[in-house]
Amino acid sequence: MTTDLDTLRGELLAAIDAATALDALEAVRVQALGKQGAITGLLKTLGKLTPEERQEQGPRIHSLREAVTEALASRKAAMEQAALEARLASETVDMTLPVDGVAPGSVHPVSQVMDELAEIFADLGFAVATGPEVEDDWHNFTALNIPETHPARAMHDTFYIAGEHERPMVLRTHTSPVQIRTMTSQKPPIRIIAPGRVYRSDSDATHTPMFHQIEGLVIDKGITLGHLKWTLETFLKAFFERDDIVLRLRPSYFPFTEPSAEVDVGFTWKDGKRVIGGSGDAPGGGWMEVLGSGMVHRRVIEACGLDPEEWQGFAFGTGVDRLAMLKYGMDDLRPFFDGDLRWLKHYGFSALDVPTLSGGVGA
Ligand code: 2NL
Repeated sequence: MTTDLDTLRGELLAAIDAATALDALEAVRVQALGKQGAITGLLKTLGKLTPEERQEQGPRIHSLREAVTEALASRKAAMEQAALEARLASETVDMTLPVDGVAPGSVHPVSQVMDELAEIFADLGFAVATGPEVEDDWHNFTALNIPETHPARAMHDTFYIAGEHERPMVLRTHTSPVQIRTMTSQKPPIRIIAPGRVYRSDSDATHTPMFHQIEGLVIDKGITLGHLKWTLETFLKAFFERDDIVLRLRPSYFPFTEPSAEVDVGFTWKDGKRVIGGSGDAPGGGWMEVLGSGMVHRRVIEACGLDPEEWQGFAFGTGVDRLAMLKYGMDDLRPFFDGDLRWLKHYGFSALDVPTLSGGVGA
């Protein structure tokens, strides 16, 4: 009996050791511990033994069962560990491999142009400022010298947020409130751009209820229209990547600037398309409005707690979506926000096309 048990133990442990797959291991378990298993059979014989025999055989059989159970469990754990390691090895992602050709995504033209703008203005010493898209009417209107009766405040132009608030809340209609927040929280000199989403209750072929704006603000001592014009000319030359950009400042009106000027750039025609560059007064040329601008109104400076005798500044604003259309030749605004993969593949940029001044801000 003793030798039988030792032989059986040796055989079972060898079979467990030799098993290379989970189903082979399960077969050994059934063979030893299943209903008809060898060890199960031995346990059944205990009842027929005399008490003395049982005293001797019982512990042996139980020890055998324990040894086999433990060997099965540890072999199974080893197999599972090996399977996991094999899977981890086969599913390795090498983050250092070049992404092109592997990742089929593309950078939206709006994101690309935003990055180009940030790069150009960073070079001119401007920081990027951001703020909330849900604003109170003081930051969005009042501080900007927009009177309570101004049509821009009307329900049919502005999305108001329903509910009881201390002040009426709106979806910001421009990024100017970001600049108001900077002026009330930071000491001049200030040089910032504020890019981001803005909202107006407006929708047709050339207007979407959400669009992207970028505004710029400079507050310092002794700032003049000359600084404004130089900055915008330098910006437009870098953005359109042409040295022959010609600007025309046209008198205009905004409540938050005085004086105010609309900025036109000259264009000519090529292959039935407008091409930015050259004087708009040249034969066959024309002028296109690209920016609104002006000297920051002294009431705006005062509203932010600054002394307009000490601090002056200029500001400007334009639509990022429109800039993207002009530079990259789209003729319809609406597909910008459709999420159509064919449009994105056609007009999108590679994630590797990071705009830099040395490498060129364009494609
Ligand atoms: C346009 C015109 C403009 C500004 C935006 C501004 C901001 C502050 C103070 C004064 Cl905090 N002005 N922003 C000034 C002039 C024009 O945008 O046509 N935007 C699409």
